[in-house]
Amino acid sequence: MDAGHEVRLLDAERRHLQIKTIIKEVGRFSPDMVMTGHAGSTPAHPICVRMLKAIKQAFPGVKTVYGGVYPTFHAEEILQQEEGVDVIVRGEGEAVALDLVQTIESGKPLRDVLGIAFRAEGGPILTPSRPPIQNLDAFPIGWELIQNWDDYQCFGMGRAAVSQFSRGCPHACTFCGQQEFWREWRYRDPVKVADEIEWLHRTQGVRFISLADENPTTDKPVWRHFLEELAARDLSVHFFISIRTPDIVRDADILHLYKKAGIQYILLGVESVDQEVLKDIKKGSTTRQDLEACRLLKQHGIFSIVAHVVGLQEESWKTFHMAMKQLAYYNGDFVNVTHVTPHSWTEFARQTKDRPILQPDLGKWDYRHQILSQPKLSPWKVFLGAKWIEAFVHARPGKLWSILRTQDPFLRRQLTWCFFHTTAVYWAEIFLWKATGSPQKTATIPIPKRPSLKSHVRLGQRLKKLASNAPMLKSFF
Ligand code: B12
Repeated sequence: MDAGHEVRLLDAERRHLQIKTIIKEVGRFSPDMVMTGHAGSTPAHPICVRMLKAIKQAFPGVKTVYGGVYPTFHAEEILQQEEGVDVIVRGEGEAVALDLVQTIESGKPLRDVLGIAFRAEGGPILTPSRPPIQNLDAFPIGWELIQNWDDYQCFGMGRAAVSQFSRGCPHACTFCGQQEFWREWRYRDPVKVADEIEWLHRTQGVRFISLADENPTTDKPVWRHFLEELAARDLSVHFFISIRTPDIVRDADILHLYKKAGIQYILLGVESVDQEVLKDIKKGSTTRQDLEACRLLKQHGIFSIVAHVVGLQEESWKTFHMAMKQLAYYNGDFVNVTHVTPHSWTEFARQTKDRPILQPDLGKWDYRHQILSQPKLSPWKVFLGAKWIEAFVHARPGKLWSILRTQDPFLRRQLTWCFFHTTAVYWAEIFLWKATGSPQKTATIPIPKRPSLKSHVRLGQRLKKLASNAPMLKSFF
């Protein structure tokens, strides 16, 4: 928009739009380009490509652009299989998307654009990657595209937004591919981000912010500066953030500042209660730090959400029992049990490439379904084990009693709200698992050759001439 293009946002997911309605909306705006992506990148892939195919069929002249984590690492294969996709933006999209639009507008060849993949006569072409953006502040978030802020709410706290302070992560956990996606840790100006949050709160009534950062605490002085800026503004905004347990322990002396800044919900990537497994997955944390982080957060009245991943090791009733006991001992406020998901670009996927995949439907690669088979336990036992951990940790008598005993009215209200909300989700998941059936068939899905963000243009391939030469391109996210 700042570059002079007309842009509209169609949040098809939030509005639960059917493809035929999306087509109608596209027809109404009549864009030159439709761009799409999704936060749940892998599980959203099937529906994204179905939608793009329908758009392309209805409007063959519209250029379709697809971006996000999954298409970044599967660009070649997607272009070979999905005719609905014209261009894939690989890696972070802000600068590349702008470059792409300007290149098309000026009639220059697509191979001039760094960080994309597109179809040419000899097959897909991947241009060299674009270096990571160093000045993130140069690409402001398009808040003005949001039509109705009431559409976005979270944790019973009112209007909500997702924002980002930093990108990337210096750690190398084997099951996470995000470090490879963002490539290096960078951060925005703490003052500017705090100003933006103040603006969101005062002008749009936002009261809840989920920080999209992988590891915002990477540099303590920078992180402290951001917290100080937020605390000084004294906003009634609460934050949800993912933070590693070693950093919580490191920040024991400034946790009061976390609280003052509004950091109210912290997702702790505990992943496993077994020290050996933590070592295997290169987590770089210890069980002692996990326990201490939960204790410190409770002491400061900050909610901890403990993430536990099933399938990082060979599971058995014994490992489930140990996880259940240990997680109850950590005594975090909530536990989120997820299933390990072998994204092809991760070290974990390469390590487990010979293990059968139970779930070939990418739509279910959402951390809520078991993907990899377990030698000792059938899928229904793994499902039961995961649900058993959640039920025990949340509904044991001591836990319920501690909610009732919580003195602070805000904390008690939130704990009760989350208890009922997560109970509803819990039963819904059991119902859905029963209704859609557990994965039965096993198939070994070949892990594609390791994709890299540093691919090069294939020489000698002819480019299709681009017809579109519109003076002002309209794009449609
Ligand atoms: C906030 C968040 C959420 C929010 C989303 C709120 C919302 N609607 O915005 C909530 C909590 C709802 C959520 C849910 C889920 N999420 Co989520 N989520 C995140 C998180 C923490 C931040 C996303 C974000 O805003 N990033 C910041 C933006 C700037 O980055 P981005 O989205 O990747 O976009 C950039 C590029 O990818 C690219 N790009 C992306 N799309 C497009 C499109 C075009 C056209 C272009 C040009 C470029 C482009 O350009 C962008 C700017 O640089 C990420 C981790 C992370 N730090 O990214 C996980 C993450 C995206 N989530 C993930 C997953 C799996 C899920 C769930 C399936 C989990 C679950 N079971 O609930 C669900 C799916 C939701 C669904 N409905 O399907 C995974 C995706 C893994 C994968 N590779 O597939 C991630 C990466 C977490 C992880 N480490 O594994 N999520």
